[in-house]
Amino acid sequence: MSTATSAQVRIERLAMRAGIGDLARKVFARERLSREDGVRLYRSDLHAVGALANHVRERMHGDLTYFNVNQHINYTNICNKLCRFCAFQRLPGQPGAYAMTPAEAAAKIRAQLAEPVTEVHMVAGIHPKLTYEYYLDLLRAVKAERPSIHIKAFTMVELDQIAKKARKPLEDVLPELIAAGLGSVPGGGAEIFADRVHQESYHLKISGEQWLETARKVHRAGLRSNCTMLHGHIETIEERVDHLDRLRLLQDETGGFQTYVPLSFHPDNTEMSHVPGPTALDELRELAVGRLLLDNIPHIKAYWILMDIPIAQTALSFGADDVDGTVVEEKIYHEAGATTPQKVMRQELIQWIRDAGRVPVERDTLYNVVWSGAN
Ligand code: V47
Repeated sequence: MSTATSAQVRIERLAMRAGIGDLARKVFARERLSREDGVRLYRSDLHAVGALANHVRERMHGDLTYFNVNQHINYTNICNKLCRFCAFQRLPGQPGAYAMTPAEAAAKIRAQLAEPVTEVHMVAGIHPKLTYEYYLDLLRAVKAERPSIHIKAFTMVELDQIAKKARKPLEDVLPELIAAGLGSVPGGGAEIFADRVHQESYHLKISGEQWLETARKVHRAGLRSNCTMLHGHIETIEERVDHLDRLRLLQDETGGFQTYVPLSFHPDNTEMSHVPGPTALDELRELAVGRLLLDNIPHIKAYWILMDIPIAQTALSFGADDVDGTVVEEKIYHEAGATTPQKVMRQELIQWIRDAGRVPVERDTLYNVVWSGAN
């Protein structure tokens, strides 16, 4: 039997006062939390939930906090899925609609050649006219411009569209995308898996079950991916727990998820602009609950673009161990009201992490260490 440390005793007292002492004991014993436990985490005192999540974060990563030097390219905003929560989408011909050619995307890469970028993150709308060749050419053009770059691209929703355009099963398409340069897959498009939410807010897009099936195929093809949950719109707490549990079950099966990224709903310029969206405290809770329920996913990301930077710093004591990267140019959240900068410098990220009392580690997309502030 292990002896409780003084930190554990303090956390357990806090948890007992919040009525979740039994959950603290489960966490200390590395027992899996149930769906019912998950619902209780959403309804309990935030300090107690945060302290428990921080315990797990430090057990897994100590003070280490990961970031990367990356650049985002949103190659088109043309989309026919009409998701009610999205401010980024445009219909073909609508003012502001754009679609980059592969050469234009390559020019974005060229513009950053002087920076030590290791990853490009490419996600976009579902443009009905783009061909299978376009997606392959996009990957090839980026790689040709900067051969060392890791391409993290195409959400499960885009991959579903690409396979339809290729008129081939995704299992046959994935090796061709990999040969053209695809290195891993971002976590977007998952939203909330529950059928009710799918019907009410994103019914033209693949369902939760289809997202999970696509992720299963991605992982079986040998690719790593991230996973997300869009929170703070019309979903219930039970639907969030259901979402997290379904991610956890797939992870038990494939082990392919590297990082979970809770995406807080930004309402400006969307059909749901009447919804207030999550508060800073909601964002911290979401990260903490994610850390506690997703016991088999290594990393939890506080995506700084979404939240004020001091919240992302605070999140490093509420379960998060990753802050994403330098980004350079972001459109999805800035169209929906995000007021964070478009870009940060590598040195600034390092300083934010240090100011939060943590140790910065620059990683590549697959969490190989590029530079460590621990030395
Ligand atoms: O799929 C769209 C979400 C996602 C809004 O893998 C919105 O590391 C909030 O995939 N408010 C795209 N969310 C972003 C994405 C992503 C971002 C950061 C890191 C990673 C990663 C992936 O953004 C979409 C959708 O779920 N989204 N509109 C909005 N108004």
